[in-house]
Amino acid sequence: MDMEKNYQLKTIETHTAGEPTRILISGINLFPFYGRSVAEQRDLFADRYDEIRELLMKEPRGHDDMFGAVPVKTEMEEADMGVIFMHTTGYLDMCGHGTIGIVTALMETSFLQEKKNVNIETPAGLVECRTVIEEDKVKEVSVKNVDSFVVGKKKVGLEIEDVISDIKIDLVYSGNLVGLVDVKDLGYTVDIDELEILKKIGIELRNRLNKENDFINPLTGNKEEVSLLEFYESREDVDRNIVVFADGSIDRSPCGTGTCAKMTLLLHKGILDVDEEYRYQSIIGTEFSGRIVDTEKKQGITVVKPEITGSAYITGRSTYILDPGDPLTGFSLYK
Ligand code: PYC
Repeated sequence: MDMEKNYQLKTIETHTAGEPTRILISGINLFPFYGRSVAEQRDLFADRYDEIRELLMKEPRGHDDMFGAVPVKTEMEEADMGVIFMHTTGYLDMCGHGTIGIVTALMETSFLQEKKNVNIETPAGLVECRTVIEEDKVKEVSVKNVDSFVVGKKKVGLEIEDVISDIKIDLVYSGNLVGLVDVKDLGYTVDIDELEILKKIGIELRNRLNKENDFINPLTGNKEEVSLLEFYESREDVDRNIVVFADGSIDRSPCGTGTCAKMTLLLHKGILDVDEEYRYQSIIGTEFSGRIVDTEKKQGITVVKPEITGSAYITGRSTYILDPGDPLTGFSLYK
């Protein structure tokens, strides 16, 4: 990192169902990025400010499960703002918990004053957010996600604790390409005791899927990589999941795009109806609810519009700096 840069990075800190979103509200010059799509602004940000992502996401200022967002301007007529999503090893095209976090934070701190509904351009496309506000507090945010669809099925052979297993994976696009695995097939449950092994399997599966396949989004023509690996457990009361991303980050929330992927899959399997409420629990027992708002055919593919609802809270405001003598600009114990 260039020590001459006298950063004063101001953030609003939030959590959505337990998952952090560190929102960078000032301290860098985004002006040269404007006039472009949010996907292009994200690529420029990655070129020019990746060191800021590392500084804010990794230790000693962040941690291995940190998540962040950067509000940017949008040129999209229907959108009110744009958002870039980032984590410890890179960027995501869409993030449900992060969207709920940023809408809550910007409304409660007056950046989005007098707005009840906010349309956000993400790198994956436009998402529509509706809020319930009571006494100046955002009680909940519903996020209608981008077009989502089932991509297909894959099988990956892995050696797990000396047993060779053929793991069945459903692939669903829901703003991110998500690989879904039923933990029952592995003989596991969604439980904190199984976290380490599921994390290991999740990273390995994601890497193998990306190494052995080229995924092209048929709606956009963009190349996609599997970015989230979602282990789910179907239960009598409420289904649960563990979502692994980045270099083994674990979502503390039920994962917004992961919930959208799961609902898309359930609809495809005939287990969920359009407009039927679906509840999904995280590893720490927090919940999102959701529904499939509608479905249509596009280019011969059944695409659905999933919506999730959840709540976020502001946990603090910070200013991060880099002391010119400080050699630690972002590290992880696992790298
Ligand atoms: O809520 O979509 C989400 C998400 C992705 C990664 C962490 N959270």
